[in-house]
Amino acid sequence: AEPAKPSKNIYFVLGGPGSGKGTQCAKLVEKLSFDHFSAGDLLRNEVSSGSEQGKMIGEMIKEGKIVPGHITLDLLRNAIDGSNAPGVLIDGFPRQLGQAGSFEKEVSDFEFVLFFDCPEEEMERRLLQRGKTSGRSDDNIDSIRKRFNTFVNTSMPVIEYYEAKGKVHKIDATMPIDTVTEAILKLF
Ligand code: UP5
Ligand code: MG
Repeated sequence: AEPAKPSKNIYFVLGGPGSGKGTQCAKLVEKLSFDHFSAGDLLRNEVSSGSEQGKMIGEMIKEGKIVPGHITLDLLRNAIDGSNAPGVLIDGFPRQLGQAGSFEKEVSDFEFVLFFDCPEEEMERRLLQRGKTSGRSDDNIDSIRKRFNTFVNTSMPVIEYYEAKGKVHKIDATMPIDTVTEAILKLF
């Protein structure tokens, strides 16, 4: 018999700021009864707690910097441990190569990466629009530019690393929301 699978059918959902990760994960939760854990949302919860660590995280988010991986990894591990869903979507993590290695070593194997491919002009347009009402401290043009830089320099290498291992499904994230969802559902 096959040994028990260590993975809980974990999927990484990656892509630039504003590429639609959160939007599509919400759709997949509806259609597939998966759990969705957004690393950014978990970190923003920490900021809301008002702790010293929360303050530090808040400053890093505004600067588009990547929070030390052990913090995010602990938050995600707790969330995943509490999940009984048939699949788990990890949105916006890992954001740098070291985090990818730590997750695979310390938390779990994963099935594949969904990569939302979207040009910066479109992502910028979406984020500036959302910034009118989101209340997010990083939805302003200064923070958005910093987030783009971090994505290109530090997070894209994670996607390239998994691409080279044949573990990435690239999605055209410029299409209308429901078209993107349909394209993703074909993969499950
Ligand atoms: N929209 C979505 N899809 C659309 C479509 N197909 N057509 C037209 N419009 C579409 O979407 C963004 C906006 O676009 C929305 O208004 C939506 O309606 C519209 P959303 O689904 O929110 O996109 P998403 O990719 O989730 O964008 P988000 O801003 O959340 O991405 P980020 O990766 O920037 O944010 P995240 O929350 O993951 O991280 C924030 C910060 O936290 C990071 O910059 C970093 O400082 C920190 N962080 C870490 O340090 N470590 C981590 O592991 C994670 C985060
Ligand atoms: Mg998001």
